Amino acid sequence: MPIPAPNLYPPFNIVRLSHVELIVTDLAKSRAFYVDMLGLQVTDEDSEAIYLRAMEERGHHCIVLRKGTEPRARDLGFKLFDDDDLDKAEAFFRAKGLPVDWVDRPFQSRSFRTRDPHGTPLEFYVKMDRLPPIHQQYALYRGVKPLRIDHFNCFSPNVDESVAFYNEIGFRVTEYTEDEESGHLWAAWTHRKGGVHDMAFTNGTGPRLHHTAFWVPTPLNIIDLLDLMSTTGWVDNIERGPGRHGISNAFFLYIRDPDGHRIEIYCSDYQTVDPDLEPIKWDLKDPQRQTLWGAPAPKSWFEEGSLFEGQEPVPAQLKAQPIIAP
Ligand code: DHY
Repeated sequence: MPIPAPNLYPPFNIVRLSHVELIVTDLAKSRAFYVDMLGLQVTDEDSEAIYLRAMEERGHHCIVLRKGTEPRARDLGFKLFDDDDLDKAEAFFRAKGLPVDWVDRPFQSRSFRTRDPHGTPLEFYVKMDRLPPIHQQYALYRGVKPLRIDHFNCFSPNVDESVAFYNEIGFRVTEYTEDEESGHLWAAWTHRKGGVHDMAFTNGTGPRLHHTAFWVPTPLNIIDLLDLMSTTGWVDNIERGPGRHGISNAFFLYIRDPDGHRIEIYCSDYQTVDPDLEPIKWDLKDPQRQTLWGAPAPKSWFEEGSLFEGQEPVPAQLKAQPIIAP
């Protein structure tokens, strides 16, 4: 399927991805992972939830860890430009027959949750409490020195359909992998904020959250994190990398939190803000698309992901097979 032409005047304006809530089974263990090891800053916490932000972020949170019985991901949060956009977004989702529920979210102004046509839960809002800048408080930097949330990647049961829907709401494709034999998209990277992606889709049993990524200052911070993880009891949580992606040209590492939620540590992709940027096409058979240096991704990377809230694991999701073998 051809990549749709960019929709430069979408029905409402999304600024960027913003935050996600992860259900975790042991808050103390997750705190050790996200705060003590990765270096995210706690902005609020009680016995049920921990709110976190990265060093550059002025908004109150980019990750909420909430205690629960089963690991799940909740709504993927997106920030809109203004309240008018929020009303237009509501109208858009209602017109598609998708549910809109206005919800009370601490530290956020009016927010509603909905879902995409495959069932991926989404949340839209305009304002989040603003906090004082800490990006020059270098005494606070720890772990991998996470600067900001960068993107979500989701398993999609039909990447052509996902790209068509997100294109309608203004996400522009920067790079994509096509299965030359079937002509279908195997994966696609789409953005709002002018980087390679806010939202990517990977072919597989879904919808599920494949990973959430954080931008860090340099590849050296990733090497330092690996030294830290391998000498502080986290060596088994290293999943893939370090390496450089072919797609996005970013330096990367994938790690798993104590519940298996996947986090990508990511830096140095490129600017994509030109409205006439030509998407880059990769062949599914090209091993360099994933890792420029040629190393293959492990099986777990293709099969495992976080279920969303309300989803029950079905056998296919317990051991999900990619629909097209990588
Ligand atoms: C790739 C994956 C990502 C990303 C950029 C590029 C390519 C791949 O490994 O399939 O998660 O952020």
